[in-house]
Amino acid sequence: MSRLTIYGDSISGNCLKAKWVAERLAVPFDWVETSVVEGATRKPEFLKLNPWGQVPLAALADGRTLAQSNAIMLHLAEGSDLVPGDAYHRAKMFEWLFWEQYSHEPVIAVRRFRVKFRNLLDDETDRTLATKGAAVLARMDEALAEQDWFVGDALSLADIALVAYTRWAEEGAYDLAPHRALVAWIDRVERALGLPSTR
Ligand SMILES: N[C@@H](CCC(=O)N[C@@H](CS)C(=O)NCC(=O)O)C(=O)O
Repeated sequence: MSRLTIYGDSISGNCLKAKWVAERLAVPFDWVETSVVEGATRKPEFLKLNPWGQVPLAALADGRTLAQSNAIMLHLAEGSDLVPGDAYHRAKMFEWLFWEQYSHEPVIAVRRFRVKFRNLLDDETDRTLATKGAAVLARMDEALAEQDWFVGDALSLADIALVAYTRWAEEGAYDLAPHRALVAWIDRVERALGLPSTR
């Protein structure tokens, strides 16, 4: 019988989100390493699976496919303790998930990719990345000053989505040191997910 397959690149926080949720919830899956840097997502055979040409891509046990990291996480975590049962807390989780995709990932992940994999710092077109990223990290630190998790009092998909690139922010030349609550939260989430510490 087929089982879940996750096409992902191990250097991508978006891809690791899906992997971590499957592991956490003991969902059996196969991982197909798909290199972004080598252009594997733009090959015709991959474009048949995901016309957007991006990973992560989940091929479900019944053959249907699902793209977008947060959609994959939500599908895998349906009915689990990673999605708050309380309606307000569930909406707060979505608030952070939408913010992660619109305001966090395009800044924190993009600058890391440029610095670590393209050997670049911000050029003329992206000069705002440093300041936008610093504001994003400060916002997270502020939110975590009085609570251990982003939503309610337990780990949720909001923490998993947000930790994926925040734990690597220093690879994008961002400074985490001033953000003590944020650094403590990164440790907390890494421990909860059984990840190696980035500290
Ligand atoms: N919003 C999407 C972003 C997906 C994305 O940007 N994937 C990158 C890797 S992190 C990718 O596949 N890039 C290859 C390409 O665009 O050719 C998600 O959360 O899944």
